[in-house]
Amino acid sequence: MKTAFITGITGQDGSYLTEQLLAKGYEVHGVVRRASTFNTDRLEHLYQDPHQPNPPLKLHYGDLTDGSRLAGLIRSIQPDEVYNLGAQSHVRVSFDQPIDTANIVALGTSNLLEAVRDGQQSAGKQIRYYQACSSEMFGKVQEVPQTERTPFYPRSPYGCAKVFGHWLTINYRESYDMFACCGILFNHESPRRGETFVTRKITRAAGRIKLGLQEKLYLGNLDAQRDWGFAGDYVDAMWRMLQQDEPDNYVVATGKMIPVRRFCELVFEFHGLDPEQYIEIDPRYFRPTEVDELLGDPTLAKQKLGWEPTTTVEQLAVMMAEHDLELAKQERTLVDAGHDVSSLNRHDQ
Ligand code: NAP
Ligand code: F7E
Repeated sequence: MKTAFITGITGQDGSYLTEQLLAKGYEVHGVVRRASTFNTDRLEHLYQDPHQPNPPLKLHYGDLTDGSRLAGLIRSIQPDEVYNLGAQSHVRVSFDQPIDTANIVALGTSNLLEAVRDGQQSAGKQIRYYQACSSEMFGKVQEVPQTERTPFYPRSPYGCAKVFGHWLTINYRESYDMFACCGILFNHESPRRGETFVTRKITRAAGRIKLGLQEKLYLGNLDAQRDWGFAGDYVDAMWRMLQQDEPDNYVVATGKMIPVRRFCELVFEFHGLDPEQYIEIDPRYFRPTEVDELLGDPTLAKQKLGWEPTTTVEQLAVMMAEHDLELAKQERTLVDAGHDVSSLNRHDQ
């Protein structure tokens, strides 16, 4: 049985990756931050019977900014594979919290790479490492489509911090002969996507509007274009990278981009609604510097990893819209029964 160690296990990708690794027979260890409310909702369906003697999913309190804790965990767990998915991953928020973002995304990566280097020495075995890099590193794109060789031009504190993590991972590969891979993943979404990212914000709002729970949807730049894929497909690419003979960098994308405006149309058309009647522009959602378009070329991932995206953006929009219509129906039932659901009216960035 192989053992995996995941930071960011409570996030969208962490939950899909955990699901897939458990199905492959892995023992999975995840780092969870202490929070004042439950933050393990996305893992709920993976919890095992607490009376089982050795459950394959184990959660540990920790934080990417706490290097000594990470080193202690890696030393004691001695994983075969480490997936660094933890991040302050919201681009807009990174403008408000540049230092926090850099501490988690850039220095957090440094903490974890050191912990893995130390863990390899003490365990006397190779630990394979996956770094969650991002298409945000391309920012103001220098060529279209973007490949593993396209120069970076990040346009946010988040993008800058990811560039640091990317190059540090390559540096550890070259300096210490570590098996360390960089996955340059383009936007990937799902019904588990955080509700402040634009696709999920749209599908949540459209479901609520359809059932009379919300009147308007306030958005920022509708002209930005993204290459959107399904998160379940993308975590499979992460795993495939760590099963190769040699470590490398890979772009993971669908090779098709559409504007935010078109994603809105896909979702509102699913509900039989006209988006123009419900969407309003709120400049609070504009970013100081925007990434206008991202389009990935996944040729290398297809050729070397045998990876293929299984879901088109049109299918993704319907998958998310259907899921969020069900959530809206549950909310409608509560409202009709006289329950106060004001806590479900969330604020976003
Ligand atoms: P996500 O849903 O925002 O999840 C982020 C995870 O990081 C959560 O588990 C979060 O924990 C954890 N985290 C935050 N701060 C931390 C800290 N200080 N120490 C340890 N863990 C911390 O992100 P995602 O969409 O799954 O993305 C996974 C990774 O891929 C991230 O590194 C992201 O930057 C990168 N990425 C994402 C995309 C995309 O389109 N989704 C594309 C390219 C790259 P809490 O639950 O406690 O907040
Ligand atoms: O924005 C525009 C916004 O926040 C997409 C992260 O996972 O992918 C993600 O970063 C676009 C941008 O994702 C709203 O201006 C319009 O152009 O969903 P997003 P992102 O910034 O592309 C990359 C690859 C990552 O690595 C990140 O971790 O949509 N937009 N109106 C809006 N965006 C938001 N959030 N909210 C709006 O109201």
